[in-house]
Parts: sequence; structure tokens; C-alpha cells
Amino acid sequence: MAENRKQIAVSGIQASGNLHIGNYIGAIKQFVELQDKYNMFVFVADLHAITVPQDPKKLGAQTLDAVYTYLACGLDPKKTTIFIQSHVPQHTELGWILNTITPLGELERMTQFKDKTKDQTSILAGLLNYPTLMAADILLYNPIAVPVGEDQVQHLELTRTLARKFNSRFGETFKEPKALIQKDGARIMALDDPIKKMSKSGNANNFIGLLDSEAEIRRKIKIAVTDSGKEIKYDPATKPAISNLLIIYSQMAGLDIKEIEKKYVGKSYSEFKADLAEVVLRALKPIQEKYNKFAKDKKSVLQILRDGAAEARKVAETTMEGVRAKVGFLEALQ
Ligand code: AQP
Repeated sequence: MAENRKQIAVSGIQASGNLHIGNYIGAIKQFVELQDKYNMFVFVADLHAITVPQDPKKLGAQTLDAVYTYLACGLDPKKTTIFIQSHVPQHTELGWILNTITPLGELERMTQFKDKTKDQTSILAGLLNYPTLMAADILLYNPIAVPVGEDQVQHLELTRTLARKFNSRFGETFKEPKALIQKDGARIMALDDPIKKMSKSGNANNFIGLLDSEAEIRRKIKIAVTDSGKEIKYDPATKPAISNLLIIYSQMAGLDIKEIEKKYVGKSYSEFKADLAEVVLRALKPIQEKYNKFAKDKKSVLQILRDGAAEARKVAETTMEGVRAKVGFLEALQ
């Protein structure tokens, strides 16, 4: 279980299946690096996942898959409190309270809400209220830092706004956490459209799943969109596709982009892509092996989640006791 002396960091990933290298580079890789420095709370966001329809027969398995993936990528339950969001009911309780101080306009202007609802005729309230639940996920643990990819920065800004609003209305309660964003790789773009973010809910050719087979990875990289010209050069303005592939190469190989550019002077896109496939396969092989190992040991993983939820509930309940009193709820009767 996580130590208590260090400052707290919190983050989570939705249990919507198929975690991809964008989630890995933008978020999970950071969690693993930060777990020695911070007292980390990392959860699988099943409550967020159901803001778009999920198959009830698959949701539990998807949730566990995400946990196996966390462990396979190197999250260590001795350093990080790993748990499932719905196992800590304080998340929804604080989420509701934060809804009551959130102006509708703040939620309607969120980019993710606009993107996810742009082709929908009947919009569900859960999608709109996603950011208030996310604010609760964070504020319950009073963290100093929240490691996320760039797409979540706007939601984190709202979290800071809600912390300030709550504090000014009910008295000092929450710290304002800061986003921890990777310098490179905070926004991995789709392989089939480098103007869009790589996303698990998009077309399967847009992402490389952490559990994709060797053949799938080779195929997806081979058919990834490239730019006009033939130079392998990092320049997101004129070469968004190659720049994205260079970031993936750099993050998965642990090499500087400049070094990679040098290595491919005079070489073709297809040579570069063939090598990129090898780099990705090499990085994902140990993760996939460990995933299989954890998936065979479900009993131990469930125990990690039981312990994690107990630890998270303890911290969350302490926060909620203060919040309930400040809001003015009548004390619960025994
Ligand atoms: N393309 C990305 N590049 C870098 N970071 C990314 N993240 C997501 N996509 C990228 C980061 O991963 C963490 C978990 O994200 P999430 O699953 O909770 O939600 P999301 O951002 O909505 O991810 P997806 O893949 O786009 O999911 P769907 O399609 O289900 O909505 C976050 O820290 C996120 O920034």
C-alpha cells in the first residue's frame, strides 16, 4: 500500500476497453515514473465509461483488463493505491455536490463534450456531467498533481475552478491541483488521421492497442497515413503524420527525436515504418507477457483491488466528512 509521507497524485483511465499507446505514452508511463515520488492513487474509471453505452456483459472484464494493464506496465500496488472508481461511492457523492455549484455553461463549453456529442441527436446528461465527476475523482484525495494527457487539461482547469468555488462558498476545503503533462507525447494522434487524437472509441486503425497482436501492429503502422514529400523530419505544422510517428518512435524507444531524424536521413517512409513497428513490438512485448501473467492470477489481482478500495475509501471518507459538515447536511443517524 502507498506510503503516506509523500505528496499525493491522482489519475485514472476509463474502462472503455482497448487501452492504446496514446493512453500509455500520455498517462500510464507517467504514473509509473511518478509512483516513487508521489503517494499515487490510480483508478479504473468505470463510472466514466458508462457515459457512453457499454455492454453490461463486458464492462466488468474491461475493467479488470485495465487493471491487468496497469500492473503489466509497471504500476506497483506497494507504491500505488490501485482501485476501481465505483468501489468508492464517495466519488459519486462528491460529484453530485459539485454539480450543484457548476454552471451549466461551463459544462456545455467543454471540448470533449462537444466532440462526443456532435453527431448525436439525443444527448445523455452523464456526458455533460463527466467533468464534475472527474473533479470529484481528484478533489476527494486532495492531490497536488494530476498526471494526464493534454486532452484532459480543460477538465482539470474546471476542477481547479470548482475547488475555488467550493472553498469560497463553504470555507477552505480543497487544494487546487496542477496537471502534470508530458513534454512530448501528451497528445498522440490517430494513425489514420493525424489531425485527430488517437482514441479507443475511434476506428480500430486509428490506434495501436497495448494488447494488439504482432500482425495487427505491423499492419496498422504499414497503413498509417504519411505526409507528402519523403523527408523524415519533425515538423507538426507541415508534417503532422510523420511528426506523430516520430513521437511514438521516440517515446517507445527512449530516443531523442533529433537522433531518430539523423538515423533516417535519406531513408524512405517504408523503411522508417518497418523499424517503427519493431520498436513498438519490442516495447509492448514485455507488457503483453506481464498482462498474460496477471490475467492468469485473477485472485491476487482482486485482492489488490480490495486493498486499494479500502485505502481509497478511508481517504475519501475523511474528505467527505468535512464536505458534508461544510455543506450543512444533518449528521447521519446511527
Ligand atoms: N491520444 C492520446 N495521447 C496522449 N494521452 C492520451 N490519453 C488519452 N488519449 C491520449 C490520456 O489517457 C488518459 C486516460 O484517458 P481516458 O481513457 O480516461 O479518456 P480519453 O482521454 O477520452 O481517452 P480515449 O482513448 O479518447 O477514450 P475514449 O475514446 O473512450 O473517449 C488521460 O490522461 C488522457 O489524457
